[in-house]
Amino acid sequence: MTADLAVPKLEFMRTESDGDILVVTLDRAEKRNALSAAFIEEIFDLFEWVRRSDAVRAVVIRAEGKVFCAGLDLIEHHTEARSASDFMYICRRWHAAFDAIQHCGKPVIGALNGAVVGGGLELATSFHIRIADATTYFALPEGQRGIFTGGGATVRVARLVGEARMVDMMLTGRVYSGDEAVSAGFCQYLVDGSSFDKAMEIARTAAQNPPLSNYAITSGIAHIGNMASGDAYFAEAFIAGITNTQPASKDRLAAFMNKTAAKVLNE
Ligand code: 1HE
Repeated sequence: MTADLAVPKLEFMRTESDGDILVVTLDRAEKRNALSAAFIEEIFDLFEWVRRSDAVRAVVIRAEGKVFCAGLDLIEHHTEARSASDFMYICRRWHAAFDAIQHCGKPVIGALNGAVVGGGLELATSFHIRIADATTYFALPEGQRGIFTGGGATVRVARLVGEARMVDMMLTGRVYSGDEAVSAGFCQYLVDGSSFDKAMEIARTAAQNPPLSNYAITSGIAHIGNMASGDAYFAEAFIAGITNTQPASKDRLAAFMNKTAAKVLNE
């Protein structure tokens, strides 16, 4: 592991560092951050880099412009007249790119605004925490476009908000926003002000956890969710065996024993 890797060259995103927080901005506002095949490759490369970087302890993803992400680049898709196998391979690259986000080992916090639709929702559901603002809305317009999800929604969206809700959204174009979006599970937070400010606050908090704990939390729970319960308990014990005995936990546990650690209070 090295701490000083150079961020890959980017065309559709830009990055800034705030201490150990990497801020990624989707930067194709003129096309509402629609995801072309090249954009997907860039996401893959960036998050492979994040995975290898010791300097990054958390990531915040936001978007330039009034739309977080309009999903698949429909115009590229239409004009390229792709074959079935072309698009199958493209979908597999979407899966790889969004897996690279989910399993980069660092907490990824989405500061959402405006439309988070189609492939944009597939992108957002690969984040660990999603924060909506007053403008944010979620939809799966694939049915109306005469297409189907291909970037992981059948797994991530169905798991997050339930199969029945996903089927309804795809059949009818139903849109979720506000408190209804929170209670349905599309996002964990809804803020009156800036979703970016809240995302930074959360990222700074999460970045203080030991990296191995954050890796266990951000990847372990998702992997265990795919297992039958007997296997899940076995995997959980292994993850806990490694994480709960890590050197980085020793000072924190000693601080609790010495009564210098913060208590868990509801205030
Ligand atoms: C696009 C795209 C796009 C905008 N692909 N170019 N996604 C959708 O069905 C959503 C399609 N987009 C929209 O419904 C609207 O654009 C928005 C509600 C998101 C935003 O509306 P608005 O009024 O702010 O922008 P606009 O005028 O519609 O678009 C501005 C430009 O962005 C325009 O390009 P221009 O060159 O004419 O200026 C649009 O063509 C362009 N643009 N969205 C390409 N999606 C792996 S499978 C995943 C399947 C899916 O993702 S299905 C969902 C697709």
